[in-house]
Amino acid sequence: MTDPVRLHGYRYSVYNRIARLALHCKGVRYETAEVNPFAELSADYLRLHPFGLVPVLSHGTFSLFETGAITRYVDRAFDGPSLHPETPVGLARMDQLIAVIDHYGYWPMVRQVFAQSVFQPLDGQAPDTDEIASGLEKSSKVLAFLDGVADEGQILNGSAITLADCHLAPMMDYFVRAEEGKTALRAYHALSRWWDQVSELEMLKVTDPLPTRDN
Ligand SMILES: N[C@@H](CCC(=O)N[C@@H](CS)C(=O)NCC(=O)O)C(=O)O
Repeated sequence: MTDPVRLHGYRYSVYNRIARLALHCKGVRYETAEVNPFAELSADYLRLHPFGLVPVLSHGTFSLFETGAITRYVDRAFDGPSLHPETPVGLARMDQLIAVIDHYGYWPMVRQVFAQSVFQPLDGQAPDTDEIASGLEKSSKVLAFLDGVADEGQILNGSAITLADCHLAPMMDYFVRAEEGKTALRAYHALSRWWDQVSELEMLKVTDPLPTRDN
């Protein structure tokens, strides 16, 4: 009997979806526990994640937060297809890409462009257009970097799925649901080709938190 795997996460969280993608790619069976990090968190949850974010992965008595650590753990701890390149250069590129989207991509692409252009109106609120413009401006350097990586082909090559695809896809999916994001992506041809291929994969469809998308 294997130890149970549980993912504590929020259904709309891109980081939760990154962990789900890695678990899905490895074929790991897991249960989910819904935690809204924007609401008041229980003392039990704060013991699992003292910084009060999602997700947290538990595997038996072992628990882990920080999505990059979670997905690397999932890749190493479970059978199933490898989710990392084999060469030092490919691995370095994957680690670099994950750091870039965490540090420079998430906020402008998701919390500025997507949140203002898509989520605010869904919530009956007017979007803050200055925030969208600022997010687009900050996203442009990130998109240019990602386009170069896709063009180089070590990772984001649309064939061998790695943790880089798992990390980037949920953020790109939210970004292009904003018309402004969809338009911005078109200028980056290698990255657009990557997205055209990856957005059709089953792994994205089964983890889609907003299944009404039309892109
Ligand atoms: N560095 C964290 C980031 C996780 C993160 O930002 N999660 C967001 C949801 S996508 C969250 O919990 N936000 C709650 C908040 O900002 O208060 C990780 O890699 O897991």
